[in-house]
Formats: sequence, structure tokens, C-alpha cells
Amino acid sequence: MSKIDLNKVEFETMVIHAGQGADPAYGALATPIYQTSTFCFETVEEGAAKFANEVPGYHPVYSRSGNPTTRAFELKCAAMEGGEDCVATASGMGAVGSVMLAFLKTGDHVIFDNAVYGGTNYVASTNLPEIGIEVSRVDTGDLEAVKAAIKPNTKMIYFETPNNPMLKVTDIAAIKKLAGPDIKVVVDGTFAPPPVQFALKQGADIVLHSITKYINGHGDALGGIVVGKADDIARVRKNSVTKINGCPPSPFNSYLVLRGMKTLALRMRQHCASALEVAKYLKSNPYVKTVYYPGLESHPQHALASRQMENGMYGGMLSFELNDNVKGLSSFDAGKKLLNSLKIPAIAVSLGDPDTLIEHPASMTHAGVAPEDRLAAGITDGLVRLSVGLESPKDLIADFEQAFQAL
Ligand code: LCS
Repeated sequence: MSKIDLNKVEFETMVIHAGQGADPAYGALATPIYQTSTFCFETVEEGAAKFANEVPGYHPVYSRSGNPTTRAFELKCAAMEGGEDCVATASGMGAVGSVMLAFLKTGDHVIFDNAVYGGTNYVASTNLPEIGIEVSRVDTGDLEAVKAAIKPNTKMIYFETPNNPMLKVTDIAAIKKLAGPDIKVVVDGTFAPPPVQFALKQGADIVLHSITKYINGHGDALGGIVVGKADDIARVRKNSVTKINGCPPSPFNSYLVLRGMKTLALRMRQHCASALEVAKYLKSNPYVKTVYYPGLESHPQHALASRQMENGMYGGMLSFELNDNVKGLSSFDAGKKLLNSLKIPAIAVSLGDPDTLIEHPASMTHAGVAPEDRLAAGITDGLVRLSVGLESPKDLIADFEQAFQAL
């Protein structure tokens, strides 16, 4: 482990060193990929002692329940979020499902924000009701609505902040106040990882991420993490990640994320600065009706975002809608033409990559959400979502200019 007192250094230093130290076998500085399914014991007695947890230190026995490369990744993520522990999963959905199965049972009630990622929406609208878990959908930005939805059997309040794809900001501290000690507040922080937002510090009980996005940051691995208090994380690991879901990440993917996280602070700073620049440009564009970006003063929760998100950063994601009747086109048709004319952004789902990605939520990430639910959440057919990458913002703006001219 690192010799540095990680509590006394800045985030940039901490996130490079946390969880990682010279490898005990040969002193390798980069954490080796322990690409193994199982671990050998010298004797039956040693195996029994390791299974019974009677051996000090980290002693993996089988890679579904623990792997040294994945453990280094988990420890780095726990430090990143300021949580007691972390469990890693094979995808962000693995993290979402594992949290649900760890804390909810038939007869319980859970409150979900009315706009979440399409996969999570399916969990709320279909998977949980199928196993007898009651779900209420409310706008978690409306604290009165959340308060009114709480019932005696409510066990969890779940939301993304900012949310996918509307960039709505939910007040984590205020929701925890309403929830009290017995209802778990679970925040999906995928759109704004540290050092942009520290959900546990704001009062969340659990923060989860799709690390497929900014945390790995290179668009080459799927993964998820769940971070929180040690006993909660032990429950998620034992009840669901290593059992019913059986969804740990591969050691290779854990290695990729460890590598990607070394530049997390640097990357987030640039994603946020470029997104603000592109958001301002789009806002000033006569073809654009609305831009959803928490860093713009016109965003309805800009003041809350400025309190809850840190270091003057508001994330690298934005959405926008074109005007109707742009050269006779509907907002939807103009949006399609714009996407097809852009040269730098790839038309692709996912987000948080070095490459700028652009997509159409109504037909892609949120196609599985019922049309009336999409509209209630503000996801119109004309909405376009942009993940601002690490290319020069000057080049991105010039590309938008030529694409608008092609309309
Ligand atoms: N949470 C959020 C907020 C997400 O945006 C996603 C995926 C997930 C959880 C699930 O993570 P995964 O299993 O994909 O690692 N969001 C995607 C998106 O907006 N486009 O493609 C995937």
C-alpha cells in the first residue's frame, strides 16, 4: 500500500495512489492483472482457515468473491468517494441490480425518480414489480412530491443526479433529511463522478456508478461500483454480487479502470470546461430552443448544482433541443440532420469517453421508456444528448457551426 497519508493530500494525488502500492510478489508498480479464477492452498487447513476468514490480510480464494486486481480497484474507488468500502461489478446495471437485491424484498416500497437511464427504468417499471416490490415514480427534484410518496414500507429512494438525459439536479442532502435513518438514499452519480460531486458527503447512504463512463474514461470496458458504509457494502457483496447476480468485473477490466483512474481528475476538469464552452455556444445559437446544462445560469437548478457540485465543475454531459420549423423541418428532423452532418462526434450511446458522443434518447438510450413517461420526464422526440469529449472545444464548436449551416 501507499506510504502517503491519503487523508492529507489533494484529490488529484489521492486518486493516483489510493488502493495501489508496489505488488508484494515482485514490486511491480502497476497493479498486475491476476487473471485467475481460483487460488491454491498449501494444505487443507490453510484453505479452511482462509474460507473461515481466520487469516489476517487480504486472502482471495476464488475470483467471484475476490481478486487482488479488482480489490485494488475497489479500494481506489472507496477512497475516491470517501466511503468505507466499495464492491465492483461487471457493469453499471450489475451495480443497480445488486443494490436492489441486497436491500429490497417482496412487500417493500421504493421511490424512483421519474427519469433515469433506460436500463434502470426497466428495473423500476418491470423487474421490481415482477417480484412484488412496489415502485412509485416521482420527480425527485420536487421535495414535496417525494415527501408525499413516502409510506411505512418505503425502504429506498433512488435517483441519478444529474439525471440521464435531462441533467436535472436532485438535492441529495434534502432527500436524506426526508428519508431519515431508515430509508436508504441511493444516488447514481455516473454523470458527475468525483471530483465534480461527492454524493456520500452530501448525505447519500450509497453511491453507485457505471464506471463504463467517466471513471474508466476510455470507452474500452464495462463496469460498475457501489460505495458506502462497510456493513452495507458487505451486504451488497455477499447477497447479490457474489451470489444471485454473480457479477464481479473481470481482472482485466479492473486493471483498465485502475489505469484510467490515474487521469480522472485531469480528465474531469477538461470535460467540464469544454462542456461549459459548448453549452454556451449552443445556447447562443439561433437554431437551438433549449440547452440543459447545470453550469448555465439559465438551468432551473443552477444554484443547487453550484452548491452540490464542486470545484466550479458541472460535468461533461448536456442535452439540447432544436427549434421547430428550422428551414421547414420539425425539431426531430432537424436534430437528425444535424447529427448526420457532424464529423467529430460519433453517433453512439454511452458517455464519458475521450471521444465526443452524440445520441437521440427517444430512439436510443430511452427507447424502452413508455412514450408518455418519456414526455412526462421532458424527453421529447427532438431532444439530443451530447457527451463532450476531450477534443479541443474550438474544433467541436467549428464542427457544430458547419453542421448547422448544412441544415
Ligand atoms: N446509470 C446510468 C446513469 C447510466 O447512464 C448507465 C448506462 C447505467 C447506469 C448502466 O451502466 P452500464 O451497465 O451500461 O455500465 N448508460 C448508458 C447510456 O446513457 N448510453 O449507453 C449506456
